[in-house]
Amino acid sequence: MSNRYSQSKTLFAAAQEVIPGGVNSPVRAFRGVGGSPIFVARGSGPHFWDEDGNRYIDYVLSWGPLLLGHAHPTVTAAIAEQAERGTSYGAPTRLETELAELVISLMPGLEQVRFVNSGTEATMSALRLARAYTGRSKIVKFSGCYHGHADMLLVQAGSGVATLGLPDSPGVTASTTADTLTAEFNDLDAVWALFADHGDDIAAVIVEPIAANMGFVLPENGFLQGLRDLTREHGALLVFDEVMTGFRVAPGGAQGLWGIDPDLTCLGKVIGGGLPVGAYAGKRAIMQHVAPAGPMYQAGTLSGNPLAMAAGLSTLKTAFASKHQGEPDRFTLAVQRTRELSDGMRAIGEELNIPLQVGSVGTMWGCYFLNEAGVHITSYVEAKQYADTKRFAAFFWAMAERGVYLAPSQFEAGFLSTAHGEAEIAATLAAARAALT
Ligand code: HOZ
Repeated sequence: MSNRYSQSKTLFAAAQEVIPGGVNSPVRAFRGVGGSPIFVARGSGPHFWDEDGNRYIDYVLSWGPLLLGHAHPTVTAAIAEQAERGTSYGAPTRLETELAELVISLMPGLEQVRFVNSGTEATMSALRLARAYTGRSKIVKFSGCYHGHADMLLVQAGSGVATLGLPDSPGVTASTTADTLTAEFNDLDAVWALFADHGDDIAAVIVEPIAANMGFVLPENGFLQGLRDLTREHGALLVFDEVMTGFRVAPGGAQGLWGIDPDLTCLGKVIGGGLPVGAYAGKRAIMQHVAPAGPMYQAGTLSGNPLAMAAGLSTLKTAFASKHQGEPDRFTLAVQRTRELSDGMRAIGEELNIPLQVGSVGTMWGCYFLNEAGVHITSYVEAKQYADTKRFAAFFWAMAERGVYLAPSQFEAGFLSTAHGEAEIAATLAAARAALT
C-alpha cells in the first residue's frame, strides 16, 4: 500500500493489538477488498477526511444512518442542546413520544413503536414478539439477508458473514437455530413449500424488502405481496426489516413505496441520525403484548436515549423539508442524485463493455461487477456465483485513490445523503470512468 494510507496503516497495527481484528465490527476490516482499513479523522457533508488528510466522497455514510451527510449543523446543534440538559436519564422523555409520533406519521403500517439500541436488538425483539403473539416457534429468513447478529439469525447471513465467506458462526448452537428455516430471496415457491411442511409452527417470516446485505437485490414483482398473502393465510406474521430501507427508499420505507402492509417493522440507522438506535414497531394489537403493556419482556438501560432521539428527530424533520420554499424537499433531491449516479454508472459499464448490474431505489444504490455478461442477480446463490469480487476489490481501491469511498465489499449497498450534490456525482462518475478505463 502506498504512503497515501501510512497513518491508517500505523493506526490499524495498533488497533489490532487491543481490538480483535482491529475493528469493532467486521465489515470495517476491508477483508473483502484487501489492505488496511482507512481510519477516519472527521466528516462534513458528503465528505470525510482520513488520518492521512485524504478527502473522500462518502457513499457508506456510517452504513446508512447519515441521511443528511456528516455533521449536519441542525443535527449537531440538536445533540449539543440535549447534551447540555443531560445525556441519559433511564426515565421517559417527551422526545421518545415525539419521535414515535413522527415515525408513525411517515410509515403507513405503524401504530406503536418501541425504541431499542441497535438493529440487532430490533430484529431479535420483533421475532420474540412474533413468537409470543402467535405461540409458535419457527421463523423463516432468506439466505443472504442480514438481520444483525442475534444467534437465531446467523444462518445463511449476509453482510460481514457473506464478505468473510463464513459458513455460519461458531458459538451459535444447533438448538438456537433449530427453529430458523431458510429460503432463497425471491423464491416464493420455496416459502410456499416451507409453509406446506411447517405452516402451523411458523411464527414469522422476516425479510429485508430490498436485500442490501448481499449487494443490492430488488424484490421481483409479486414476491413481497406473495409473502404477505402466505403469512396471512397461515396465521404467521410478516416482519419487514427496514433498518436499511426505512426513510432511505421513501419517506414511508419500502412498505410505503410498494404498498405492502407488514405486521411488524424493524428500524434503526436513520432514525438515530448517526447515534446508536433501533426500533421495532407495528400494529397496536401486536405491540400491546410488549411489557409492561403485555407479557413479552424486553428492556434496555439506554433505550430511547435522548441524544439519539434528538438526532433522529432533527434528521427526519430536516430531510423531509425543503431547503428553499417552493423547492422539492431535500430527500427528493437526494433521490434524484442517486438516480443520476446509478444511471451514470450503468452508462459507463455499457460504454466500456464491462458487465455491471446497477440499481437504485430512493437514496440507496448498488453495483455488482458480474463475471458473465447477460446474467442478473436475484438471490444470494446467484450473488455468490456471478459477483466478480476481485474486480470489485480493484475498483474499490482505484476509487479510493481518486477520493471516493465505497463500501469495502461487493456484498454491501451504497447510500447517498442530502448533502451529495451535482458536483459530487460528476466527480464520482469521472473517477469511475478513469478507474475502469
Ligand atoms: N447493516 C450493516 C452492513 N450491511 C452493518 C454494519 C456493521 O455490521 O457494522
